[in-house]
Amino acid sequence: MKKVAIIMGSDSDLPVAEKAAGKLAEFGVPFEVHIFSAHRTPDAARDFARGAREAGFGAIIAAAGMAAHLAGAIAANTILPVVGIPLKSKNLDGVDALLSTVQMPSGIPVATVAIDGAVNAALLCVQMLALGDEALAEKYAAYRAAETEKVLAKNAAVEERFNH
Ligand code: RP5
Repeated sequence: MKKVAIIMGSDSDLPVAEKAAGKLAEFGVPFEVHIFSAHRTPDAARDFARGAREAGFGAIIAAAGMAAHLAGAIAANTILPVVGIPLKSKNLDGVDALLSTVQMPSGIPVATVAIDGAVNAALLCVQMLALGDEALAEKYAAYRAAETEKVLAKNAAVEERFNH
């Protein structure tokens, strides 16, 4: 199976990045975790992106906060799909990173998830890898069905309590 790369701009991003790692692990998807910064280590970020396909990766998650150029910079240097996670910051609550990540110019796409949306970033990667992996597709379908069951059970409990 292809690997997923989880890249973050700083170790201060780890609490969110770890949620993506946990979700990938749940599906048995192999992954690597790296710290590369579009601003602080631009050469390392570029080199990793340029070699990622050759190194066996199938998708890249890039998580960054503030003036978040990481996902776009990675996407500029690979033809692999890139999922961007804008991270919440102290001063602007993540709206800064959201706009920096989502507003890509035409031609270099970044699939941007919600602010701190690590679980959806991982799930999108699972969906991408599942296109060529029937066992993973079945696992993902089962996960979605189980999530639906959880909500239906919550609805049943609320209806039982309030509707008479
Ligand atoms: C971004 O700046 C990082 O992705 C992080 O979210 C933010 C702050 O980084 P630190 O100052 O905590 O290293 O590049």
